[in-house]
Amino acid sequence: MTLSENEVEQFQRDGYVSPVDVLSVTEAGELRKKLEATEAKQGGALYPEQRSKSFLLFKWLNDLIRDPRILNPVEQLIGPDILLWNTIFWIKEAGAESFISWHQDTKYWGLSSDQVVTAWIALSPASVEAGCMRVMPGTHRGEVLSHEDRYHADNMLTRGQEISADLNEERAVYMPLGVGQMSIHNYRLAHASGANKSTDRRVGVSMHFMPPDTEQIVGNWDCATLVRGNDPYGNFEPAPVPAHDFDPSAVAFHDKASKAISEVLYAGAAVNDRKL
Ligand SMILES: O=C(O)CCC(=O)C(=O)O
Repeated sequence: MTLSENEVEQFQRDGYVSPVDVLSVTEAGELRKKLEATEAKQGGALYPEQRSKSFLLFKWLNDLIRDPRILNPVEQLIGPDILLWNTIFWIKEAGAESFISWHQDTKYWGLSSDQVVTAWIALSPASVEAGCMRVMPGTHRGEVLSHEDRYHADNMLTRGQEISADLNEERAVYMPLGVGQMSIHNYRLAHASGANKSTDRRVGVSMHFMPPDTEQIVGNWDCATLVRGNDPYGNFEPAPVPAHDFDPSAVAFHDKASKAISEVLYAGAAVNDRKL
């Protein structure tokens, strides 16, 4: 599974490529079932802290981030040495008002590189109606825009951060995904998504990949896991690979990792209501 020359060019020019076929509908459905079995066991939604650095909690997700069908396209975009920094669950219940305001992740993740990419995979239909992602092509090549913290209960972002400049939304492009498909975007690209007006949950997981020369420049400590090639830099503590879901030693590491990342994401914020 590789990107065509046109798709690589489009990624460089516009900052995204979508859709990319990754999993069969059956495979994606199996992963959704695993996630939902955990939710059922816990009696409801994932806890906020389980949404991020989740590759440390779920063995199936730790396997997914190493899947060549995901890494081959990522390698075409950022090179052969690849660290996975984070995974985040983005679940919008059917009919929920949950949304994601226009933002650029470069502003909040404390990462030094401009090469970080987000691969977002759909485990249920991510149609326009279900509130799929929208992007503003080319914004990854511009400056990091100013953002305001506009805390909102339905905003899935930590502090409701939103680009304060006027964006010409007519230029925005939807990235609808079928079950098992993914989009890839540069983390500087402005993106957003709206409410889920469909009758099914919108279940997605984002995977954030970076070259190993990247540094964490906001937090004192951070971790990552090498998914392909070599890491000659050692800027991130290597994360353990869980032997099974909720492997106790990986869970203990996740506790440290998710607290550390939450501090980075809320750095300078007036309120830390721990959505991630
Ligand atoms: O799930 C969404 O709609 C947006 C996710 C997002 O902001 C991201 O993956 O960076």
